[in-house]
Amino acid sequence: MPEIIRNPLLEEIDDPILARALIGSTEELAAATHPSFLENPGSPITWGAKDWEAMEAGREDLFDWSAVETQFDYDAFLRDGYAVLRGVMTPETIEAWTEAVQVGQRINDALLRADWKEIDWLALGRTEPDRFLSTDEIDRAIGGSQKAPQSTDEAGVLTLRINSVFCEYFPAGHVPYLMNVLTHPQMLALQRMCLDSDEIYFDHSQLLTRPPGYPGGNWHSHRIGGGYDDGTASLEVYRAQPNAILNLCYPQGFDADLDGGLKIVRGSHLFRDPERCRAPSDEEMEQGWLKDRLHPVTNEPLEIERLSLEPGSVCCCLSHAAHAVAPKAQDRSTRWCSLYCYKKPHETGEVQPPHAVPPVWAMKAQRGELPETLTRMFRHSFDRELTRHRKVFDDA
Ligand SMILES: O=C(O)CCC(=O)C(=O)O
Ligand SMILES: [Fe+2]
Repeated sequence: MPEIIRNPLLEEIDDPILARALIGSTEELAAATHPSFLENPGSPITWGAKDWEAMEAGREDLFDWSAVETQFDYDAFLRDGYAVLRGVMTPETIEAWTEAVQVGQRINDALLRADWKEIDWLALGRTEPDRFLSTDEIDRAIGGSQKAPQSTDEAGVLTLRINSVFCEYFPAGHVPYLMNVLTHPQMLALQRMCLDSDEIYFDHSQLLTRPPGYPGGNWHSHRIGGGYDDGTASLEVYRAQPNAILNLCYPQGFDADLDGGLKIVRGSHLFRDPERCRAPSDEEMEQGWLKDRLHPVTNEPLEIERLSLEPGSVCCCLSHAAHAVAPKAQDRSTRWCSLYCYKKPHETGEVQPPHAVPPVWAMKAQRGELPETLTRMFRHSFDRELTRHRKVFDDA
């Protein structure tokens, strides 16, 4: 089984099959990443200059900007590690975004249900897997996110993930509205406010669908790389480091209890401790990592906050902030969420490679086939100077 290469344009490729996939036209690779059984002919992967222009010309506000400005307080955000923007999407946004994530889930499910022998594996840069997912594995993954087993690429899931054949990984590559969000001026303005930086880069994006019966998600936080993931930081140090923001966007919101809601801990980011800040349950989190820990700035005890959000809400969360997801009861309806993660450069100007820009999108950016804003935000997926020759996120 070949090694999985996340950012192939930052590497010298030895594998002849992968090398061939990367020198053809982007149309050929695009066709393999969007097989016809996904039944998604209007996908942004097919767009030319006119379609990109139409997207920009047809844009409407995502957010009620005065509500964003009223609710967002940079000092509180830096101190707490997250900002909750309640009900800031316009009514039209709520409707369009909800429909978009539902369409995305249908495309994801279409892949799970398809015959994977119909996939052009060689065009994706690998030979056909010897085995595919079992019926049970497929049934468990349908209707939700992050469920297809992928500890190895034995069944080809990682290849399909990295190339965004799975809509859930880089859904903007499949659903026009979600592409519109990715470079929407209001979304970018929000990132510049959170990151305190004019220069911003895309890191990754996912659908996070939590259907009835979802068992909940463990406590964890995410690394930012570059040697900034260990040890408590002052606000000043924290502000300057190359932070990443997880924007968790919930067009339909959720309740605090048994509804697949987000749980989070104010001040936990300042400890910069993704290695140890983990637990499978709230009780173990409270008895473990949280026990006797005080907020380094306010000196208040750290505690779990169980959010309850009205439709149209967004949580902008620094990646080091401890978070988890509540279970979803069988008798409640699916929780919908889009995650968009952006980051800023190091003070030296270097940028960590992205977690997940699919190769076909990196190629389009490198070859000048995309609008300027998107090309700039994907630059670290192909520009070896910018990443200082790092190949993957946090590669020494
Ligand atoms: O589903 C959510 O609300 C958050 C998921 C999450 O933390 C993650 O995917 O890293
Ligand atoms: Fe997370």
